[in-house]
Amino acid sequence: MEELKLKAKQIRREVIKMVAAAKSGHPGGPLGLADIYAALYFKILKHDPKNPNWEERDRLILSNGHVCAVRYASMALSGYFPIEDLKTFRNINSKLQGHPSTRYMEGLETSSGSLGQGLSLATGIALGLRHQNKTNKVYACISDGECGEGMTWEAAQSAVHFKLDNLVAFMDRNFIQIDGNTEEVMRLEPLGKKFEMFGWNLIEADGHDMNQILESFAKAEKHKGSPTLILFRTVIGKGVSYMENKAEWHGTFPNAEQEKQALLELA
Ligand SMILES: Cc1ncc(C[n+]2csc(CCOP(=O)(O)OP(=O)(O)O)c2C)c(N)n1
Ligand SMILES: [Mg+2]
Repeated sequence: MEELKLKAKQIRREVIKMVAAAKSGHPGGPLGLADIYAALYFKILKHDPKNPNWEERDRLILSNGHVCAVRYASMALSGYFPIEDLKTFRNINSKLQGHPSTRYMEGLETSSGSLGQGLSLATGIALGLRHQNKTNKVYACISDGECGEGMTWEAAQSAVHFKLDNLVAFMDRNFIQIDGNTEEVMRLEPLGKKFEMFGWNLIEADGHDMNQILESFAKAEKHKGSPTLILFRTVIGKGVSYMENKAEWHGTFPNAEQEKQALLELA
């Protein structure tokens, strides 16, 4: 448990350094997802960093592509590529594109950045694996802002129709999207209930409590007969006081002073 918490802190530190070095990018979402990604990459996912295309791997579909810094940092720390490579985040032709691209990088499953597509892609992949009698799990990382996209709800319907219990979606429910509070921009509540009424197995948890995170994924893995949605309550910018709960940190880079302050807080 302590090791996972330490990993989450390391992920947060790398995210800050990446976005600060690039002088562009999205720090808020990645900080909010760091605990969940530490759990995924260091405990939950069946994967092999030395063999990103391993047939038996679980699939992680990142739908809200702008938060990719959290995935890149997790991948580097688990040995997919050298940690130094994180310095190339958002550089032209870097494998670490500002929105993930399978053209540049292995181990991603899908390109993303255009919101709303990930749950549909994950549903298709889960159905494909089922047809091949594979037991790999498909994890889909989605955001609350994406629930304003109709395609998310088409996937929500299909995944239940096909009884895809190999699909586990988890949501970064931070109540923030690019223009501010989700409930003001486009009301989503009661969000968990909506998925539940579609037929999803709903689990709600604190996305910063490592016990709850691990328990939620364990429960989801055992569930049979329908897809699972884990609605993780998260805080955008978690771990850096001046970023927490502030929509402007969705896509603003920290200047040198702010970077120093953030790294002090994450020491
Ligand atoms: C199809 C599409 N429409 C609009 C955008 C512009 N956009 C980028 S991020 C974002 C907000 C999405 O909300 P969320 O993922 O919840 O953001 P966060 O919580 O990370 O701030 C929007 C509208 C986009 N990337 N794709
Ligand atoms: Mg959000």
